[in-house]
Parts: sequence; structure tokens; C-alpha cells
Amino acid sequence: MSERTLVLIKPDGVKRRLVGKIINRFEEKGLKIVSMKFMLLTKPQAEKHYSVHKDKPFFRGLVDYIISGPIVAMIVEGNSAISVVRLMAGSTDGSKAAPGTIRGDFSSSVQNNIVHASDSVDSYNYESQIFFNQAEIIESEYGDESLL
Ligand code: IDP
Ligand code: MG
Repeated sequence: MSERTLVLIKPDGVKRRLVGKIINRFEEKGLKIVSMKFMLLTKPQAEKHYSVHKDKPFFRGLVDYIISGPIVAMIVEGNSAISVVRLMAGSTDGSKAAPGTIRGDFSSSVQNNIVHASDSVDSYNYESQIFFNQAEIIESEYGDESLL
């Protein structure tokens, strides 16, 4: 079933110049970008995005990290996009993530793990409106849909 998911390339991913490589993985998988922006999150936006973690000991550090530099936010669409992108991202802790995943290939850290990906439809609905309004989500046919 076609789904959408929110992907963030976090500040460490941008600073390490991995943006192109990461987007390339999603394109090669057959996911479609329907929205994308390069942005600096405000602290209130970051706190809202990570509000589920507000009582965790790592919350303040996590907020400081995600606002420490520009990020790339995008919405990608495709068959089972939420679980597909979570699989491509790999386990949260880069030191445990499988080789071949984004975190497994580019991170050895539990915090600085390069990407965010929504973990459910509810999370997508909550998170995506922090980054994009409806008018910024652009539907288009690529013409290869029957091959995917
Ligand atoms: P996820 O990004 O794989 O869904 P979550 O458990 O939702 O992982 O945690 C959100 C983010 O918080 C992680 O991607 C990571 O950047 C950070 N994080 C998670 N656990 C820890 C921790 O134990 N210490 C520091 N940062 C953490
Ligand atoms: Mg999460």
C-alpha cells in the first residue's frame, strides 16, 4: 500500500556531506520525493518533533543536537514507505545497526545517527505538519509506477 513517511537528514548527515548519498538510496529504492526542504529547526519545533521523548534523560541533548545545524527534511512516498525507510535507516544505535543500512554504514553513535524516519502513520501525521504544509506536498506521476 502506498504510504508517506517523514525523513530527516540530521545535522551530522549534512555536515558530513552525506545528503546526496542518502537521497540516492531512497531514489534507487523507488521511493518518490513529494516534498523537501533545507532548514534550521527552531527549538520549539525540535521539542515538538521529539515530544514523545521529553521525559528521557537524553531529551535536552537530542534537542540541542537536532538544532545544531541545518537539516534536510523530506516526505517520501512508496509501497510500505514507513517500514521500508525504517529498514533502510537501520537500528537506532549506529554501533549496532546492520551494515547496508544508513546508520550501519555511516554511524557508530546512538545519538548522531544521521537520519530520522517516522515509525508509524500516527507519527507521520504528527511530525510531517511540523515541517510542511499541505501546499508544499507535490503530487506527480513519474511514469515508472507500474515497474515498482
Ligand atoms: P529512532 O530515531 O530510531 O526512532 P528513538 O528511540 O525514537 O529512535 O530516538 C530518537 C532519537 O533520539 C534517535 O534517533 C537518536 O538520535 C536519539 N537517541 C535515542 N536513544 C538515545 C540515547 O540513549 N542516548 C542519546 N540519544 C539517543
Ligand atoms: Mg523514533
